[in-house]
Amino acid sequence: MTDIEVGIIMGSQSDWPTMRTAADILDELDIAHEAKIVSAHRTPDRLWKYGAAAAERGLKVIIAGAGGAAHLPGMMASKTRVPVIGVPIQTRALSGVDSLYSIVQMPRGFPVATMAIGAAGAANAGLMAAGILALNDPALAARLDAWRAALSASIPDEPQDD
Ligand code: RP5
Repeated sequence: MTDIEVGIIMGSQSDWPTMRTAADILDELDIAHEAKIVSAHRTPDRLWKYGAAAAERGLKVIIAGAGGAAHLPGMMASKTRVPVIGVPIQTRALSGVDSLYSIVQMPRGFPVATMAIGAAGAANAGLMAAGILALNDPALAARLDAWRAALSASIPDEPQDD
């Protein structure tokens, strides 16, 4: 068993600038996490090993980001019952619609909770993981409530001129 509650995995180093947004949220909320490069296509054995060990290691949520033919979140969901949150990475060729479609249309039985394309989706993946963990962690629930209240408080009542 490990103290790490959330595993952030991604298909490539090039995904990290997006996926770091999820890590930043988990840092802000003091949630123990790890970040790994696990590619469905380039390192399939690593994917299988990570998925096979995830539940036993005590991971409670996996956030998986990938772009293009983005099979990582779905393949991970097929290998572990640990909930998988998918983040479609924005791509140059098709703006991330390819990633979104690759992740969202899972067959019945192996769900992936799919977020929005890009950094907003990665941040929301961190917040979704926090919400899941907060169900059984009152201290985290309080931190998440405070985070949400601070965001609401930061929104002005009226628009300003530049
Ligand atoms: C996917 O291919 C990765 O998730 C990444 O989004 C995309 C491109 O990878 P690189 O060619 O930049 O390594 O597997």
